[in-house]
Amino acid sequence: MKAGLFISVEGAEGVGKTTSLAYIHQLLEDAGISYTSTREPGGTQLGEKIRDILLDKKNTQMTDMTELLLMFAARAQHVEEVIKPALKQGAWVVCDRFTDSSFAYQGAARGIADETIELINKAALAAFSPDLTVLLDVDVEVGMQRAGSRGELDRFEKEDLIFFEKVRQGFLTRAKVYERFNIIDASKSIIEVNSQLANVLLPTIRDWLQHSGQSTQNG
Ligand code: Z5A
Repeated sequence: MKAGLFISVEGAEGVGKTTSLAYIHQLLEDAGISYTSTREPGGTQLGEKIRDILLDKKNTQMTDMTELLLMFAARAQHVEEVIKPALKQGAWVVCDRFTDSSFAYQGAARGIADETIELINKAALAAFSPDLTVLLDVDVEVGMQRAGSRGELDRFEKEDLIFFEKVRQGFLTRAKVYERFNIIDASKSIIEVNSQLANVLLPTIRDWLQHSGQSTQNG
C-alpha cells in the first residue's frame, strides 16, 4: 500500500488555519482520500495535557527552553502514536502546525538558535518532516484583528505585534529554504484563499492517486 502524505498548515496568529483546514478536508473527501486531521501542540491524550500547560496564561514563569522542550515532547508522542501509523496505513495526515511553528515561535520570536532547535528536532523525531507545508501569510495586524474577536486570550495570544511580526518573518525565512512550502496570500477573501489552496493541493492529490493506482472521484 502506498503511504499517505503528511501535510502541515502553518502561519501566525489568526491567519485562517482553522478555516483553511476545513476546505482541505473537503478537497480530500471529494477525492475519496482517507485522512487524519490533527493538531499541535496536542493530537494525543498526553499531548493535549501538554497543550493545556503551554497555553495556560497562569504559567508566566515558563522559560523559553521549557516551552520548546514541551512542544517537542508533545510532538514526539504525536508522531509515533498518530502520524506515522496513519501514514503507514495509506491515510493522509493534515496537521494544524508542526515543527516549523517551533522554529518561528520559539526560534525567530523567542530567540532560541535554529541550531539548538535542529538538534532537538533530530534527537526527538529524527527530523521527521511534512511532505507539503501550506503557509498562510497575512499582515500581522490583520491576523491579530481576526483572532482578537474570540474573547479570552491564551499565553501566546497575549504576545504583542512585534512578537507576531518575528513569527511571520520566521515562517517566511523557512519558506525560502524548503521546497515543501507553499505560501498562500491569506489577506484575500475566504473564497480566494480556497482557490489558492486548490491550486496547490489538487495536482498533489491527482499525482498521489495516480501512483496509488486509484483515480479521482471527480476526474
Ligand atoms: N505554538 C508554538 O509556539 N510552537 C509550536 O511548535 C507549536 C505551536 C506547534 C496554539 O496554536 C499556539 O501554540 C499558537 C502557537 C503555539 N499560538 N498562537 N498564536 P493554535 O494553532 O491552536 O492557535 P492559533 O495560532 O492561535 O490559531 P487560531 O487563532 O485558531 O487561528 P486560525 O486557525 O489561523 O484562524 P481561524 O480561526 O481560521 O480564523 C480567525 C478568524 O478569521 C475567524 O473568525 C475566521 O472566520 C476569520 N477568517 C479566516 N480566514 C479569513 C479570510 N480569508 N478573510 C477574512 N476573515 C477570515
